[in-house]
Amino acid sequence: MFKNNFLKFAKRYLTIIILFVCSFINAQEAPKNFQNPILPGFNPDPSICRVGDDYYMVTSSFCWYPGIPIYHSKDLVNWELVGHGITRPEQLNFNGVKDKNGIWAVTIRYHSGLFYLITTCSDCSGNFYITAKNPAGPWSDPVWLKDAVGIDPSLMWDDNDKCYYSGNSWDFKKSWPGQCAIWTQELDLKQQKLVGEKKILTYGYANNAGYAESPHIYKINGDYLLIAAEGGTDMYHSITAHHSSSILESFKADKINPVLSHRQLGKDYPIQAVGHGDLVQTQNGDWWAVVLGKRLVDGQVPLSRETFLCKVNFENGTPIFNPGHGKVLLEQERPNLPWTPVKKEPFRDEFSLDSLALKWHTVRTPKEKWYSLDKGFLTLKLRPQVVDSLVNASMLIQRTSHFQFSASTKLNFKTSKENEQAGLIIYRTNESYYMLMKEKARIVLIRKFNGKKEIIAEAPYTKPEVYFNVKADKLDLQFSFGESLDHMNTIGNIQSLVVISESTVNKFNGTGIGLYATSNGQITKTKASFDWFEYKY
Ligand code: 6LW
Repeated sequence: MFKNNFLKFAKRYLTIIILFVCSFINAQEAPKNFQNPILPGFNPDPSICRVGDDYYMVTSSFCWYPGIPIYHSKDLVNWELVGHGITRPEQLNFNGVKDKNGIWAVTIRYHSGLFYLITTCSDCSGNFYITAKNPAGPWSDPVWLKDAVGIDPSLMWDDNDKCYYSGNSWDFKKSWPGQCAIWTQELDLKQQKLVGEKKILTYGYANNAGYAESPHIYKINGDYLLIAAEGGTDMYHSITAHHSSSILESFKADKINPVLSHRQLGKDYPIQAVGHGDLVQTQNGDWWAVVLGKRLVDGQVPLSRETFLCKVNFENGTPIFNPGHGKVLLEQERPNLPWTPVKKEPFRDEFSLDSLALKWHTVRTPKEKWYSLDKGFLTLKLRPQVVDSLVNASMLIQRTSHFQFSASTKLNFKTSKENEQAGLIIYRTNESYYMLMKEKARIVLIRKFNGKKEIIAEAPYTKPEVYFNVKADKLDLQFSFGESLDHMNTIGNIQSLVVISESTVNKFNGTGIGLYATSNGQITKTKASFDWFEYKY
């Protein structure tokens, strides 16, 4: 009897002691500050919502497939990719769509047990929303809102449970260049259509405001706050605030607009183009904002638009971004939330699972199964499709998210045909990429820059197995190949990431690095097998 009681006592208190020690260790590891960007690499146009003590964030994905990445966090700093909104070919067809189009500016919201993603498929059918009970998916098929003109849709629910759509539009007679309207209208979710009066809320705060877009409306202490982007998603970008006591009345511009911008910091300030934000209130009542920005490296932006976090305080209803600073900071005190690191992806993907990791994407919509995972190999079917066309080629890429990285792969590929290739690719658009490819009897380094495709180096090679590597250091790239990782040979001189950077390509989508195989227009049964892919930083 005594022994049983003692064991019960020891077990209970041992559990408490273990929990205390773990929380103490966790508290010890929790840093005071966090580093921006919180979502590095190709993650523009962030939108965020909170459900209880869980935070969900989405970013624009353009023609990448799966589309609409959904990230989860418990502390606004550590984020984990948990799923995508577009995961079925029948949801959306990106084929024929340019890399700068596709999914633009998603808004994520939660209401009465359902998650909503509302967005624009630019140059591919317009505005739609999808819903899910679990943010990791599966998500519904699109509900298209044909009456919704413009881009950058958002949703808010008023106290009377009515849902309001807000968006940008240029569908009116302009009084000045770049003039856009922010408008709202009730969205009847039962009828799945816009109903009632359509009301223009603002054309932006400045008397010649350009590109008023990405609206989000919040009801705070009984008043309506509208934040929007103005100035266009480049160095004149900004966030402005507008207020009203009724959602269907014109909003009045806040006296301190723009409430956030880096345009007054000059063209060389290391974080540029800050704008396009969304606000979230924590379970402790604090307010934070996620915004897009660009980090300059030697005047270039190789990592495209990324997501940054900044503190927001309210003063008489006005959102004050990073009080005392008025700008996005690369480091600041982290939110008062339980520090919750997420599991880090291993640098090397051994392709040992029976499905691809969520970080892998193709570009445009796959209409057939052209890759397989088997016995620890990723095998790509060579197909006639090429990345130079607006089609879905046999390419799998993941975001480049660091100024210094090393990417490698081990390829097993043999062909007797001159037109067949397989290898490593750094891809921004069909007009701007690098690829290091194995062919019938050689290795070639190919660059496509401003639409001009050229072989910039080659070397004889006939063995079936080859290791490829590319090292990035800010804008410098060095490619190499070899029979083993201990015997690598550089190929070509130092190349430049300017090829895929903002100054030379569209300012919208971002860069991916990964694997590609093609038969360049010919039908074939040839395949290329990759043993592993490693992205180290
Ligand atoms: C986004 C809009 C924008 O919908 O770019 O320049 C679009 N502004 O806010 C894609 O990022």
